[in-house]
Amino acid sequence: MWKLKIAEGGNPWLRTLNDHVGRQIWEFDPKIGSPEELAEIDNVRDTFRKYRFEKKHSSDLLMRIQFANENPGSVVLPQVKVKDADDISKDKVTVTLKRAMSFYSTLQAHDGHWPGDYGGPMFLMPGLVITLSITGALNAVLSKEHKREICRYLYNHQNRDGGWGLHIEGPSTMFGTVLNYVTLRLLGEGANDGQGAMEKGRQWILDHGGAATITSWGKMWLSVLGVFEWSGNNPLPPEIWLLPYILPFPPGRMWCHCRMVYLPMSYLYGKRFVGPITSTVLSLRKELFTVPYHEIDWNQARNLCAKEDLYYPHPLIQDILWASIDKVLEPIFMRWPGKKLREKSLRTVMEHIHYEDENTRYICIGPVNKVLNMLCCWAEDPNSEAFKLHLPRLNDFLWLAEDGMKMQGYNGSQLWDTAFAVQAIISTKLTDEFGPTLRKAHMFIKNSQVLDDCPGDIDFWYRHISKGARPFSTADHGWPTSDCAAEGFKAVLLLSKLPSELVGEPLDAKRLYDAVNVILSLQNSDGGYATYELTRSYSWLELINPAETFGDIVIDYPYVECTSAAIQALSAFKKLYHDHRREEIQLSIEKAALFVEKIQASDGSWYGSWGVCFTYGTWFGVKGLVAAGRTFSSCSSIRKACDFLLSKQLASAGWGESYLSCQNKVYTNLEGNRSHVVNTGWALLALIDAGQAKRDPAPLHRAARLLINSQMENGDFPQQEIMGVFNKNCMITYAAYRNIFPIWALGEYRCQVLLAPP
Ligand code: LAN
Repeated sequence: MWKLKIAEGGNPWLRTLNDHVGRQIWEFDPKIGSPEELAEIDNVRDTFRKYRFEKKHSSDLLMRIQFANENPGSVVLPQVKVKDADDISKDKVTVTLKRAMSFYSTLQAHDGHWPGDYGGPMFLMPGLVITLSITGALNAVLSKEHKREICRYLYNHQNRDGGWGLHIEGPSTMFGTVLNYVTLRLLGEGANDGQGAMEKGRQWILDHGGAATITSWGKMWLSVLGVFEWSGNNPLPPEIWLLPYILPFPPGRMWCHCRMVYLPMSYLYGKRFVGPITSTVLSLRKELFTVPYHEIDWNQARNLCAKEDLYYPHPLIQDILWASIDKVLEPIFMRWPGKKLREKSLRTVMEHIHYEDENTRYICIGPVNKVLNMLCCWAEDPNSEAFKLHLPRLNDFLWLAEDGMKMQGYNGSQLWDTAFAVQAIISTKLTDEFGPTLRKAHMFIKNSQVLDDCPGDIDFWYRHISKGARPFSTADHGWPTSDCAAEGFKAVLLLSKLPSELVGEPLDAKRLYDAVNVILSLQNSDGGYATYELTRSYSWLELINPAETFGDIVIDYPYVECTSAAIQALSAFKKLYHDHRREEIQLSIEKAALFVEKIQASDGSWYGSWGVCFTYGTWFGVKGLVAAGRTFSSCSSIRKACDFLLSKQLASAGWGESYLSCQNKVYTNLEGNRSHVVNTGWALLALIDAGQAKRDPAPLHRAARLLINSQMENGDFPQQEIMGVFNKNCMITYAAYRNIFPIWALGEYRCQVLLAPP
């Protein structure tokens, strides 16, 4: 049976700063699992398969079943239901909350974090499998059980029309279909296996223009595999890494994810690296294209992109730019003496790759550069230590659920979920019974602070300071973000107000000051906060975004979420530590609040970039302004936000926002106007923060009723549609949100609407 292991190393090639706190790995052990347990797992797998077209999101049941068996825990109070809004009572809300928190406590790992599924994107596993098959490490890293689970996942997420989407809920795209088809083939599936599934996949590809029309990232992956020619790619010259920082567009000014993904891509391109040409590779050349491989017009292929994939079409200037580099500069760099410069650039690029690997303990900032860096280390030297150090970290990205094994969007969302979970639990003011849960979470958040900046001259490596901040996942990952620094900090401050006998000793003031320092350092001059670094260049650089499927990737833009989180953290700190950097903090909060007001849309909403979408953004917008001291009566932004949210409340009393909101930037209800517990939680939290209870609590009562009635018998809440997003167009799972946000919203509802005097 599969087993999730927490905070374990057990491999001499693994490095860690803190005993692997937060690490989550699935391992197969044929010796464990009773017949009943195995039957239960088969059962949830079958159910997923049966309803896979209606319910594309799995419910993370393998982990939840394991934890329920390991922590048979507390007596579950009987379920409550509420007939109409008048039927809501303090007791019913309290019972619902206790049931929800007892259940959620059983899902906490011994190191204090809440493990969970962070899958969703469908373009990540192919990178891993292609890299492993090129480097000959496929069988060393993936057991036959791994392969079976990966194939299960890929077949489960094939759309009815035979294709695969960019993410689990998306319509078929060339990028998704070609890469997942290739992945299945590399895992050993024959071109006619899968009871017709492979034929259907291939047919989709051929009917939509063939693999020549795949997006640029797909072209790159196929080229390293040997199923596409490098001349069919737009240029990615590694020489840009030698450009001086004063220019507006060197990599150092780009969003770190963009920079870190194009770094290894430029190495592979600069070298025109191609893996061994195997019989599967030769066969794929025949399977994927509408004309024979040797007849493909590669120069034309550079700019082809299937219409299903085209979210961000190249502006003309880009086509001109790529064509000039391709025709003029590349021939120079490929021959002596230009080749000398190419070699120097490749060496520089490799230095940056090694720096990234070392300072993330070989986890890397994300799933794309993780496997690309690993491939580059192998291309540089197949026997290198770096390559061996990469291998055991691949498991950090793999997650297993009833839909199969997936590659996650990060090495997990450990810190993020734990910081929210703490805030949710504390909001209920029912903390006495959940002391042990909070104590463990506290320990985890303390252990996940980054204690030092990256080594060496951080400007040379284009790194911002890190000391005092927190990463989204684990301390070993090490890349801090502004909002994770802020949310982690908020959680620590809230915990410091509870008795230390209950939740453990508070963090040293010194370490709180470090957090304040890094948060202040991340504020842009316009008051806004971006994700990992300051905004270092202009938004017109988006003109050279070559990734057709993603929007807003070239620079690190300021976001309402990050800005609001910083305001909340700083104002919570200010209340407890009046004297530390007082004026600076006050000024920073005020500038940030003005920024939040400025970016509000005219209909009163905020566009959330990392969650779906207007409910998420508007919750952050309101919460940030309230934390800055604004109120409903003093601030028209808050008034407008309330009107906006109330206007979107559904007949069912909840809110339910489709991922189409993110793509189209227009508020869109879920199909059939269904409500969603997570959107309902966000909207309810925003309205309560904005003081809606004093004006007209009726919409709050109705929404609370919906949340109460949505709770399942065991205290869990149902997993509904996918709720995370990145780069406008790709969705990502947040498995913990279905527990955290109903708890948080009902917690605030209990204390601020039912218990507070009107
Ligand atoms: C994440 C995950 C965390 C997330 C929050 C902290 C929640 C957010 O508020 C700020 C942005 C951030 C850090 C974020 C940015 C984009 C990421 C890194 C991801 C959604 C996880 C995966 C995604 C990454 C870009 C995927 C790789 C694809 C590329 C287009 C490079």
